[in-house]
Amino acid sequence: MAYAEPNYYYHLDIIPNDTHFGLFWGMHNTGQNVNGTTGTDNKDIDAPEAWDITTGADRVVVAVIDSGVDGSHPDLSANLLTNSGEIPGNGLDDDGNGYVDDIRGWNFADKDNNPADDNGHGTHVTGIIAAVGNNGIGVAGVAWNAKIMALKSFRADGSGLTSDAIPAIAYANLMGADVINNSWGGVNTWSHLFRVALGFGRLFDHLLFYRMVWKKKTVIKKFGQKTVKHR
Ligand SMILES: [Ca+2]
Ligand SMILES: [Ca+2]
Ligand SMILES: [Ca+2]
Ligand SMILES: [Ca+2]
Repeated sequence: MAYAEPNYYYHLDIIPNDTHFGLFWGMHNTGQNVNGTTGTDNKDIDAPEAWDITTGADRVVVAVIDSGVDGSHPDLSANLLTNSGEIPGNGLDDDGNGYVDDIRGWNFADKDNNPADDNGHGTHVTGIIAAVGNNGIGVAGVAWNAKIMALKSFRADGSGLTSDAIPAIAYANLMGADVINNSWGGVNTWSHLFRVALGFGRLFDHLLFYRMVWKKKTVIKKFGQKTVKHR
């Protein structure tokens, strides 16, 4: 006998069955043609390889500070966080966090409890983060089971104010979000008020900014440990 070794099982990388998964080069690029343009093989985040290890835990809460989220979206609704400390529709702030009937996050732009999306951007971003994966419809998010806290601080025209974004960050902090996603930008100077807002209370493990207040295209800051920047 020349060799002896275990007869290992190998597993295929997970390719989800979601209808439009193949349209997303960023997740898995095999050079497929999307709307007349051919992709570049493997220019992607290697999502199937990552999903082979984990498709994400449902205890991870991602606050999306954006234009809101379509709460009835069939590929998102299962992953929208419900505030279990709040009794809906009774006109009372049951959990004492300063916001009345905040079941699905908060609308800081209009100062009410309905963070519905009147622009579309926030729903799109949420889909990339946490659309339900492998359910046969729509797309697959990076984290199939993460829970989304919808914090609307941007208006229908896509604009938003510092004075609406800061309380949204504070809310995410207060309510225990693990990650806050900020897919927005507009000014090239660092706001001192933002710095204060980001730093108070506990430190977030991860803060994701896409074209926010820096000139860098993408900045991922890990507070309390180190800063990683990607152009
Ligand atoms: Ca790849
Ligand atoms: Ca409340
Ligand atoms: Ca209530
Ligand atoms: Ca899906």
